[in-house]
Amino acid sequence: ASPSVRKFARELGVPLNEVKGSGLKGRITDTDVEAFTRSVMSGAVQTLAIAAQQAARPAAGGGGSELGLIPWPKVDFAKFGPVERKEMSRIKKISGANLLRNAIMIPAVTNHDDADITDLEAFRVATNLENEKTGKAGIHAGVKVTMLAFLIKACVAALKKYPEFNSSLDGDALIYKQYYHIGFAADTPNGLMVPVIKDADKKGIFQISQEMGELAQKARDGKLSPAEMSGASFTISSLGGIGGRYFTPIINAPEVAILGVCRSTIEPVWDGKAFQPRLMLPLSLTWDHRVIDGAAAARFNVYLGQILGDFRRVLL
Ligand code: CAO
Repeated sequence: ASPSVRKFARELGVPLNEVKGSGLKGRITDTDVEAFTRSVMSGAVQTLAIAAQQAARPAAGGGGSELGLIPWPKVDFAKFGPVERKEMSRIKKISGANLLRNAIMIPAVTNHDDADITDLEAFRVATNLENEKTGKAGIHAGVKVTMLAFLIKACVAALKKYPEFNSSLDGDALIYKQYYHIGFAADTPNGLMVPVIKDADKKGIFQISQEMGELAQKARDGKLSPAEMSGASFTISSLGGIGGRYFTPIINAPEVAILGVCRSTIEPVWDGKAFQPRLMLPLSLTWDHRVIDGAAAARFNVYLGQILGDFRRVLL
């Protein structure tokens, strides 16, 4: 939209990103802004802000009441001890607003499960050793294969088998994405960032590991471009390098599911005759109950666990 159209939209309080442009290459004109305003006034169209307000309220006439929250507690902390006030980083402010909306708006449920990655971890370690031996001459020189790369491939297989996990809500319809762009949460000094591995279905473990390393480094240096952070159809948040057992990740809207991964540990697993020491990986899958049912989520986790247990299953 041109500056004058932007000004016009601002005066009317019209959210330009919700207006369809009828001009050349989708340009938004004054007439588009007027038409949008008319359709909102007639009730034919709802702005996202109004829809969000209404969604947060109980159904009209349904006998429910407003949220009726009491005000946020205002405390003079200095009364209790020395304090220091620091502005939050820009990233924290932006991600905080997104997390709040996603936590409030999505009826999210988390399923926890474990995957036996004993053989996969042995394969990963052996692959890295083999790659180190090939030395600088090898095509993958310097690349370390990570568990997260295997998780991305396993998730792609599960997303293909259960496509609703790779969808987004659009009103009363679902948009099924036929691409597999996987976001991964990266911890940076300035806060949480989510770079995206594009077309993960078309890439091998080495390439994914290498791209992940580069994107995580860029994230830590604050050098990720908007394109490198957009377009994810599913996200993985791994705390495996740090620790913990399970957690409840928040869905990254407009995605409908997210996988949380914690640190694997050796655990006794009953094989029918005796306990065997197996390396178990804790998985936490959060899903949007408007789109996905509990049974589907349990199936997704079971399938994911089966693949991580034996990657040959991807070929079946
Ligand atoms: N179980 C056991 N060990 C694991 C593991 C797991 N699930 N995942 C990784 N590890 C090990 C790795 O093998 C590595 O060990 P070595 O150094 O001995 O080889 C070590 O932990 C470090 O791994 P890493 O965390 O650096 O690498 P990664 O590929 O697992 O993860 C990245 C990369 C970018 C995801 C990670 O650095 C990161 O930022 N994690 C935090 C994400 C986060 O903040 N999530 C929360 C979001 S909600 O607020």
